[in-house]
Amino acid sequence: MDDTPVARKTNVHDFATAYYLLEGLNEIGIDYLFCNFGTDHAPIIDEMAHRRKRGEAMPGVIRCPHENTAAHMAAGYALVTGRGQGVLVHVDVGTANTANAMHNLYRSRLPVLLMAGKAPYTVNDELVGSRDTYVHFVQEPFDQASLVRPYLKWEWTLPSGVVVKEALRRAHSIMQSEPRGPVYLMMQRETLTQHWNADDIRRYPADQFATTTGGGADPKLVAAVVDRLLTAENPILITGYAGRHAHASRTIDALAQFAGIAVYEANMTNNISHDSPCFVGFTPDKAVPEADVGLLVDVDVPWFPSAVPANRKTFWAHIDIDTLKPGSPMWMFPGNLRMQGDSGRILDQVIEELKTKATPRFKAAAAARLTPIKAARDARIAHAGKLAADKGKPGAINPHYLTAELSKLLDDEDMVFNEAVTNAAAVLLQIPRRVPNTTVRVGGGGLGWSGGMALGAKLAAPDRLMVQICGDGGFYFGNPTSVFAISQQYKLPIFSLVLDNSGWNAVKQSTLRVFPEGEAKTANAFEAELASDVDFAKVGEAFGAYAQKLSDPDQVPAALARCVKEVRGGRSALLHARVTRM
Ligand SMILES: Cc1ncc(C[n+]2csc(CCOP(=O)(O)OP(=O)(O)O)c2C)c(N)n1
Ligand SMILES: [Mg+2]
Repeated sequence: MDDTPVARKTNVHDFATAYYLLEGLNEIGIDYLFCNFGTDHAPIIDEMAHRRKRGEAMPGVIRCPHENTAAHMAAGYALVTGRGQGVLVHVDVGTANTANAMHNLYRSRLPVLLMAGKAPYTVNDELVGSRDTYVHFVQEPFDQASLVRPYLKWEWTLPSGVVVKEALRRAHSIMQSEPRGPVYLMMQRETLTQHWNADDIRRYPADQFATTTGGGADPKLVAAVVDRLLTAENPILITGYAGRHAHASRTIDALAQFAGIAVYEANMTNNISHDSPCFVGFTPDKAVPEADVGLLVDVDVPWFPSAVPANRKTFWAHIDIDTLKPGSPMWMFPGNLRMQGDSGRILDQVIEELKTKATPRFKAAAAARLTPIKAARDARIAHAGKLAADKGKPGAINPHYLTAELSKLLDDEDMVFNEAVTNAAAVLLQIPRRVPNTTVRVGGGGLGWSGGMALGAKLAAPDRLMVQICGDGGFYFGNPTSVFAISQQYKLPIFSLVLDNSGWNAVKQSTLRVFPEGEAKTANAFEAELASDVDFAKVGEAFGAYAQKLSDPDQVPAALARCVKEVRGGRSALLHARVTRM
């Protein structure tokens, strides 16, 4: 006698939901799925094989030993292409392992479609996919999405396979619309195994479901900014992530040169061109109190109010793809007027209006301001040279020297993933970048991102050298075995430079800032030292990378040259450099 439940007999039509899921992912332009699989993915894995057998398109699959790498690879890919990818992880536990990365993606306004299964909801084999193992009984929390909800623009549990393509299009529209960010889709096994007739599955083509882009600004507000700039005596511009669009970088340069504006990158995440004659560095602290007109352009943290007394009289114009910062309970930087939109387009409007209104007096004043700006720029460059001239000592290589030497080996299009924490300033100072978005940091604060992002960027731009620079602490956070395993398996060579200062210097410095003469200082006990005498190079070697531990400053140029040569030749390199102790 056939005792198969009725539901199981009658819901069998052409293809399973998982089949349409893969098709739908393809239709929304997902190139890659960064996957860490579990029991929830049986229907997807089976349909991957099914689609391959039928010769049907679907995203490429990158298997990632750790979810932290998977999600950060999606971040790196999105950073280079502008397009969010899929990350497929295992129920609540895999989702939890992405939380650090989801924080970073959200704070970097990078799109990603995170997907996870949910424990099956049937226990008696009523439907295909019913619970069949221990973990299915323990992996269902009340609110799975809560694990990453603070970092999401949208979340949903797929209620039925019949709407799978609608759900994917909706997810895509939201993640790709400005300000971009993560979305999360959960799916149960029973839903993924439901069969549907192909005619029942509606399509949601891209041409009918456009995403929302950043636009220009209200001409009245543009005119108000221009009126201020016309009479400004000490204008400054501060940006943090305008470099995510090359056009914005160019317009900042054009405006700065025309109007004599000193340009700063504060807490930079996506660099603008450092070649601009008006680019004066990364610390606007002294300039902020003296500015009469300030432009905040795509920036989250222009300065630290505890350290910089902003001038009540400064007129601030805030131009940003995200003026409101709705993801932050507190955000209190001034904006006498705010224009939300595409900063490049808005600055084009500003330049156009400024050119029509520019008086000879304005032009003369703007040109005169370029002289002190150039002097500040020259002084900064000279200062960088002076810092880099000291090589350091054996076992204590000077990070300024090391990074200045690295800079000599990089092409304009190569990318630097700067996770150097307390040495991040040295990286910024010593590796100036001409091309926007070639030196990046995440907008978030979750350590362990640079390896995964470098891999994802490499996947998107195979001809460019990707350099990860992290501290010894950051190296651990980045799940390096997962990073080097993927590098080896998928032939994605990257250069990992570890600046080992013997521990968590940021933690030590933070304690000293709060308690300059405290007990921790007296006892010289900052709870910051990590295992000494480690050899990170062995981690790289385990996965076929070229790897070297470097202590001698005199060996720096040769070691860097060898690593870069290896990576350009197709093999990852890891350089564990013992730098100035914290
Ligand atoms: C996931 C995560 N855990 C903890 C921290 C807190 N934290 C910030 S900086 C830092 C030390 C990092 O050490 P390292 O990478 O060696 O850089 P250094 O401070 O020595 O320059 C820590 C632990 C964090 N930012 N992210
Ligand atoms: Mg360190």
